[in-house]
Amino acid sequence: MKILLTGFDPFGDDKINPSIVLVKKVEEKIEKNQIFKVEIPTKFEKSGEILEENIKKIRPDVILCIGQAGGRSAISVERIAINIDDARISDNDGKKPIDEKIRIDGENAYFSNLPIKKIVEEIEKEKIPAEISNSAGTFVCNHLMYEALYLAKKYKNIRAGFIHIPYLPEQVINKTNTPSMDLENSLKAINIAIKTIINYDGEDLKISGGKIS
Ligand code: PCA
Repeated sequence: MKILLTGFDPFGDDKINPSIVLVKKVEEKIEKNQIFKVEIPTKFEKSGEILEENIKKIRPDVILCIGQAGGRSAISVERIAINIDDARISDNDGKKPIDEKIRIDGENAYFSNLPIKKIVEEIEKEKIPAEISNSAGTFVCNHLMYEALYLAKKYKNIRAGFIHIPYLPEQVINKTNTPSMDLENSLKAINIAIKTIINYDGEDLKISGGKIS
């Protein structure tokens, strides 16, 4: 199996992005499956273009994108990507789209087709906090997840999804009351997620990952 694993470069006020730091540390082979690592710029337009170039080149079976979610305390396995860009800050190209569709010919939203609940369960078994997230936001991460699922349909038979990880401890030194997770645990969680994707091809678990609000 070929797995395309992506992480982002730093954006906004942050000097590092744990997603690419982590991606670089993942092994090139996991249980005989090849891991292809790609750095994606935190730029609305470019992110999708670079993803598609790599899909054409690698022809992956799975696309797993990782991004930073500053302020979240758990590994967030995203359920859904929506067809909208609505930026609160500029991307790394200085672009700040407001209420723009990502793909005119795309659905309003796409659901991840990875076993998201099984992934959460397996990560929690290792005593690392994990949750289903019902929104990947409206910035570049949602954009890339939407593109991954749009392109997964276009190129056929690709499973795709997105996982947000918290800040690293060093990023919250001057941010009071802001959660973080050390690299060791985030990396362990992503390795578990990859192994779950490789080994679990049944229906996702019928356990609640919902929220009241
Ligand atoms: N997080 C941002 C974009 C890049 C990243 O790592 C987001 O959540 O949209």
